[in-house]
Amino acid sequence: MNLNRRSLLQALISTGLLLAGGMAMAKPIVLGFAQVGAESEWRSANTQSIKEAAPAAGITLKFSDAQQKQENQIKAIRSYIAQKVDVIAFSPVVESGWETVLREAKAAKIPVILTDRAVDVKDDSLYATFIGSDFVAEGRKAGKWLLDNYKGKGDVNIVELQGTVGSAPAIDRKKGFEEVIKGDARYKIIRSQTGDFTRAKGKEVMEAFLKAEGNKINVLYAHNDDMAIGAIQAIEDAGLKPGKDIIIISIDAVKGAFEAMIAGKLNVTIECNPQLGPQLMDAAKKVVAGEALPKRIETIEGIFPMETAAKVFPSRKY
Ligand code: GYE
Repeated sequence: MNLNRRSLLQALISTGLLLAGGMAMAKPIVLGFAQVGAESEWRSANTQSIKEAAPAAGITLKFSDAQQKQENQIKAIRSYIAQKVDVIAFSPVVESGWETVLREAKAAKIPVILTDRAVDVKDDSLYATFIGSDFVAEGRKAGKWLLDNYKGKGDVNIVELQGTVGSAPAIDRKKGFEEVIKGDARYKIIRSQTGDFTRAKGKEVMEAFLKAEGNKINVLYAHNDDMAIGAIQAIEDAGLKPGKDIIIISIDAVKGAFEAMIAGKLNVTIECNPQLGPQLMDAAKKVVAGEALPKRIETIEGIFPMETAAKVFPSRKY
């Protein structure tokens, strides 16, 4: 074998395109993932799941964090298109404004998988599948828990901490909750504002709610655990007892929520599973192989009231 041929073979072996024995190996799939940010415990668990699932599935992952900004996500998707990755996945920070970049991916023949949050586009051929939770159902579960468990008499004054404005979970969790409480005229949302899914903003907005409404607040409905945890701090700072003076309902079921429930400060959390990594890798392989996927792949979730927290906590994975 002449020198050039040998060095070419060695280059192929070192890039993984050829096994040392001379057997050809399939090129690993390259997946470009555009994450929302690192705004919550849920998001950190989601990122970890994706980062662990990729190498386990033999997939090369390119990962970017958009710091909760749509423009950054669009930039990341465009750079994945320019790099000619095999498949793009992303968790859209908001629902609208994706048509142009999705058309660019389609024109480049790169399939797109949506994870966690949905987009609002007319042409659903712009993405291969959407893997994630049913946020309307989560909102309904939160509302139903309240109707079934609230013990007080008279009007029930609710304050709501919404997620990121325009995001699928904020829109849908509000919708599902309102749909259920509408059935009983005693239940009223007296204040509703975004806390952008973070602890810091949850605390800040809850402080404003308490200043405006004082002791009138009976219930807090937070669209995620982190905002509820921030709000618990504000409630304690105001000299009130979270979980008793104000009943608190939130969504995600992350470890921080279990700790708050065990401490008696959070009444219930509705599960939203962030461990989407293995399902995403599976879908990526199928889509690259040209297999058709269902347009919607749903995750299965539960409800955890305070009374069950200590028992369930040791088995929680996020
Ligand atoms: O509930 C929240 C996170 O999109 C389901 O985003 C996700 C939400 C989750 O920041 O904690």
